[in-house]
Amino acid sequence: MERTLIIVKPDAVQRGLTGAIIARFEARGLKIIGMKLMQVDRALAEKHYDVHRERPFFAGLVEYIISAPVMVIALEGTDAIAAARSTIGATTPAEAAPGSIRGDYGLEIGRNLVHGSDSVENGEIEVANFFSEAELCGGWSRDVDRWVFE
Ligand code: DAT
Ligand code: MG
Repeated sequence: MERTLIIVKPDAVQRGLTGAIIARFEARGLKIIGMKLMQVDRALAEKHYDVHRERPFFAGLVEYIISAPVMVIALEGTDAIAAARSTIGATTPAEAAPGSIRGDYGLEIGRNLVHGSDSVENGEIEVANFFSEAELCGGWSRDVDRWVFE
């Protein structure tokens, strides 16, 4: 089972799309093992986006993610990284496929609604950066799991 960190970004929370976005991951079969509304502080935002530190959009990206509350969600499932990223869609909303979150709700790269971890390793690191072990219900099983996981 892989773990991925989903962030429902400030634009999506402000637009009242939190529930619609969570529903897509749930319907896909991904299991929620942690979720909380939080305001990200600058230190955590800079750590989360450290890989982009030298990019020209870094400062704006940090300001955006700390500008208002976000819903952070830890998901678990088979191929959770790839499954969540395809549900999210391409980074640039104009290029995101219809049916994906960004393809259905977004227009601009700087307001692209959702973050999803991009590798198995980063999924583990990012979940640990945003959740304490006590905040996670790791290993809980749903009665429906045998109909989702073979
Ligand atoms: P993703 O969020 O699809 O994983 P990423 O990790 O490459 O994309 O970039 C992180 C975020 O940074 C992305 O969601 C939006 C912003 N971003 C990326 N490339 C950008 C660019 N060329 N101009 C402005 N913002 C950009
Ligand atoms: Mg990324």
